[in-house]
Amino acid sequence: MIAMLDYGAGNVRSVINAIESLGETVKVVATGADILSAEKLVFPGVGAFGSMMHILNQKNYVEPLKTYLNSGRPFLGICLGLQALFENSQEAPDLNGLGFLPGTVKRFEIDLSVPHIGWNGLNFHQSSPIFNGLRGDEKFYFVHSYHVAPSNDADVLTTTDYGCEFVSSIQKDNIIATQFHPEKSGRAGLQILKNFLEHSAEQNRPTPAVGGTRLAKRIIACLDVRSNDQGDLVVTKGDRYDVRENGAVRNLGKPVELARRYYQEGADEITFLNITGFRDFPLEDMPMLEVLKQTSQNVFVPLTIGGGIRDFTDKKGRNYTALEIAAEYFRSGADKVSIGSDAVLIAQEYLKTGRRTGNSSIEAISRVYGNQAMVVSIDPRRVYVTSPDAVRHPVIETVTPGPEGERYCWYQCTIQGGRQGRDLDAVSLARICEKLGAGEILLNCIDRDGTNLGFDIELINAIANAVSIPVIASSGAGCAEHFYEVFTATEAESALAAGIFHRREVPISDVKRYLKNKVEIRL
Ligand code: 1PR
Repeated sequence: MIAMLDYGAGNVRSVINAIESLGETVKVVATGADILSAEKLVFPGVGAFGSMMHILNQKNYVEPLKTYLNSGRPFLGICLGLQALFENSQEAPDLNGLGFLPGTVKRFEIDLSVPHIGWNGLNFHQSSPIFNGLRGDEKFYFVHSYHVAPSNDADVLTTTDYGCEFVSSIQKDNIIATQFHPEKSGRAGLQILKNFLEHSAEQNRPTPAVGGTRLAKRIIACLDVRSNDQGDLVVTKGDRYDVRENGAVRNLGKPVELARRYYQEGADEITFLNITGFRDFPLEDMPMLEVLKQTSQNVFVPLTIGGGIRDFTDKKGRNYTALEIAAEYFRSGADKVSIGSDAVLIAQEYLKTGRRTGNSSIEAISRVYGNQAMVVSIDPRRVYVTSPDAVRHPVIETVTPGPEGERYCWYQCTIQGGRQGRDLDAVSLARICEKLGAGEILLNCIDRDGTNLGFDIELINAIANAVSIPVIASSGAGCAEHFYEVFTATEAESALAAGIFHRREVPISDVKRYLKNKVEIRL
């Protein structure tokens, strides 16, 4: 029996799913006494250090946790479950950590995108039972802006390189904790969890990758989901956002099955976009929640869900906040949520007042779940102009001339699935959303969506140069070479595709085979 500490963190469902998939039973801690009587304790955490310590104090879990940690019984901390072991954190300097290990938690001070999101390797400093069965070149999934800085080197189990060498896991007797997420690191992650559960005496110290570790470029499979005219929830795919063919909604398969297939094919992440979410009320939209629950039971890579996340008043006049909707998605197995239309409205409001309200969906969700869990999805389309100063928006000179040979264009933001153009450009939207707490930009392109013409490199560079958070390139992938192009011609950390995967034109495994030894990827 595994005791699971649930203080409301976003990834508890994912950790329970992963441990149950290994045949173990999980009991969620409800009292301090449950902690004290646990045989093995798992402490998953994702989000912000401050709200975590605040809740642990509120629930009187701090003293039982300290007693448990000093009892020598097996403990596994994940992400914030690692950071909590230390004395304090720059993220919430006024709050003490558990202080079980000497040292602190620091924000990355590097010239790379922060948060550190994606698959990276490990430099092994000690042997450990959790490494049994690992080769040493496996990559694990990280999603964080802060890292631990132990003052006792003997506690360091692994380090990882990302603009600096930071500590990615610790081990002190039976106390093990990782910055990366084993529950979201595919087969390698499940191996680590299995090793912790088995707690064998055998130890292993794999040979690390030569020359340090590197963050892999991510290949993301996207499932645009909506109900078809018969009311069935299907994966569909637009051609420049038009999902109808001969009047009917294109049906490219069942969401849960396709997600499972992409996981097995090696997708680094899977994204569900409820493309008519702006019409519905997500919490009434149980099928989408069910898709997430079923998928997260046997897909162990990060899941992002988007569509319709906004403050909402239902037919009975009951108000729901975007934070409540996001919380339901996290409890159902999501690791990140994505906001589209509402982000455009928030940014336009911000431009009007010049003030942040603190209550916008982006601010509220990133405050509680951490900015790494808050993705903003942008649906821009090109507007061609005859000269750079034709409009007050940032204009680029483009290599793809317009219908009348125009050599300049700007990227207009749209809402409601491209149905409504707004007087806002994509560069300004991305900048404002980063300022309000977004941790990643999902950069679609209506002009390239479903065209197989390749990614809009000019758009991606315009946005990647404007923000310091990771950018996901999306729309237009037609072959493996398009992924190579976007990873070598832009700073995009990841690239997303849909149509070519749904239509089995280019399997994810082929894309990875083509990119092998060309760009850093997870095999
Ligand atoms: O605005 O918060 O309700 O969120 C709605 C979400 O649904 C947004 O993330 C928006 O991007 C998405 N969406 C809305 N309408 C459509 C549509 O297609 N009619 N799909 C849509 C967005 C873009 C990608 C697509 C890539 C790759 N699709 O997700 O998968 O373009 O496609 P490709 O590889 O086949 O070219 P809100």
